[in-house]
Amino acid sequence: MRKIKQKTLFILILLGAGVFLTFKTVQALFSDSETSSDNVLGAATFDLQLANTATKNGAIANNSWSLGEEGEHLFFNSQDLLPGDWGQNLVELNLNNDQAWLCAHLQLTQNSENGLEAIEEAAGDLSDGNWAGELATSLQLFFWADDGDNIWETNEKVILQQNAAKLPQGDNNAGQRLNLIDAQNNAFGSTLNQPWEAAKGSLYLGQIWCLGELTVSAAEPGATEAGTINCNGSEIDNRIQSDLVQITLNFYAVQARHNDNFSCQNWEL
Ligand SMILES: [Ca+2]
Ligand SMILES: [Ca+2]
Ligand SMILES: [Ca+2]
Ligand SMILES: [Ca+2]
Repeated sequence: MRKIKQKTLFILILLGAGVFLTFKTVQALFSDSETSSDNVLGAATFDLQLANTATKNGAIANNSWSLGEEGEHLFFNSQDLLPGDWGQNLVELNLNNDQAWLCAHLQLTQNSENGLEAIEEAAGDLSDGNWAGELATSLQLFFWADDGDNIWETNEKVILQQNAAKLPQGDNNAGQRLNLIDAQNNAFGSTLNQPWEAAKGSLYLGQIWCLGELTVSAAEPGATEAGTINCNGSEIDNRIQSDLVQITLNFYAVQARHNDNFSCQNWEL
């Protein structure tokens, strides 16, 4: 008997035409109930829910949503993305019941030229095609395991800090797994082999994106203001105009009971 819940964030980033991050849920719930005469064993509910708080260039962005708002969400939407623009998302993960292992997966699903404009060619961009865009090369991603205050503190682990172009590329690429909490990893604490307990409340993932060179520094634990977040777009040129990057972020929770040695590497995507 295995119960899983899976959520997918589709992140679509368009330069020039705008930035769209959409949220879409994909639910897969396997449950098992067994009945013998006059006795019923019912499966518990096991539900992973997500919420998001989005900002762009330090200001609140419209596209936030609360726990329980199922369906497709626009994560954020900006029609005028420029070099040096940056944003943050604070993703809340909530488990309704029991204990779970938690994994995430990032997949670059497009790094497209999306039309080779004359101004791009003039800047030296000669490559066209679905995987020939330059935008991902200029897009920095930073994820950390947050305590919910949306401030990266020195005692909070970095989950991913890399250029989007370093994600696997090409059609049907394998993407990149993030081992958040499994038998061998714990991004949210120092104790291994200790699943996420619903009773202890939500987990939070802090995320920063930057179109440019991102510099971040951690604040001291308990700080009420974030450390440095600087996005320098001065090195970006016209080769990225109109390019399109799409990233899918997928979360996966699986019951920990009777599943002692689970590894996120065993998650069948
Ligand atoms: Ca190109
Ligand atoms: Ca924090
Ligand atoms: Ca280009
Ligand atoms: Ca282009």
